[in-house]
Amino acid sequence: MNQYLDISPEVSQALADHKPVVALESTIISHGMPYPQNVETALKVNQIIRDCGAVPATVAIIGGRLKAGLSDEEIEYLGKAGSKVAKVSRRDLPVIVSKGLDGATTVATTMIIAHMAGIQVFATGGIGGVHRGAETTMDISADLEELAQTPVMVVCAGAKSILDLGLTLEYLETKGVPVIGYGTDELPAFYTRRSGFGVDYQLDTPEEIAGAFRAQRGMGLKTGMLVTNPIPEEFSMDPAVINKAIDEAVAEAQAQGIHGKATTPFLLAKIKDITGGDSLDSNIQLVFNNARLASAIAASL
Ligand code: PSU
Ligand code: MN
Repeated sequence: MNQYLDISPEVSQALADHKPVVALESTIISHGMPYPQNVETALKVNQIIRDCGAVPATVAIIGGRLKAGLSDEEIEYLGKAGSKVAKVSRRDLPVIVSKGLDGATTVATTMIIAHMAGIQVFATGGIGGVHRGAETTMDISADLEELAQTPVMVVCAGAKSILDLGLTLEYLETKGVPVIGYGTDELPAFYTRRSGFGVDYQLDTPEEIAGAFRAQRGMGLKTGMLVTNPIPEEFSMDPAVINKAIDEAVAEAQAQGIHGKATTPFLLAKIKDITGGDSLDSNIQLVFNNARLASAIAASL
């Protein structure tokens, strides 16, 4: 096993017994949602995964150790620390680990650590992507490069339209990452079920998705897979309301000169403020929905 990695006893046992395991990221806890809803959501997600017969493995870095499987206390600690804890993507790993620091893992880093631990399925809310205006800023999330090179399935609710969704799909196509719509032929736009952009393939059951992943592994392809799961209708937002909030947030980020790794957390917090918390409720529900689908796929694998 990797000398930098600690797998919790529960996750380790589940992997040894070939039980379904679902990885979860920690940046969504520290930087993606406010306290205390972030901690409540993370603990509830763990419960949902257990209720589905799988084992949750929240990923983070604690004292320089890569962790697959966190205790409730560790989740509480990361949630309280919020943006005081480092947001760790692939490029941040060497210094954070060598200095023995704490870090919250993004989609990219969670994929890396899940793969080291032998976990194939990972559930989250939304992924990073090609930002609007990337043709001049070059702001393209490392999450996309990770999907291109790490063989882990990421189950998400699509991507927020803080990103350029069309360019994000083009990038994934170039990198050879399959984009699957679960029961939909359109990329979901996180808060809403439709974006206007088609996905590569619509698959309607967890078993079909597991089959595609198995084939990808069987052929020795090193790429990951993106499974996009639309938010349940009853929790989806009015597109006019959410798109206006997103446009305002993007304009504010530009006006304040926000850039680099601060951009995504800034936009998420701004959207939550503008919508008076409605977006947070939707965000929480879609994470639960993704945890259920990921558990079913992991069980099928
Ligand atoms: N999108 C969301 N919620 C999130 C994130 C993205 O809707 O919490 C987080 C994830 O951890 C993702 C990261 O991996 O932001 C992407 O950041 P960046 O754009 O800086 O790569
Ligand atoms: Mn970025």
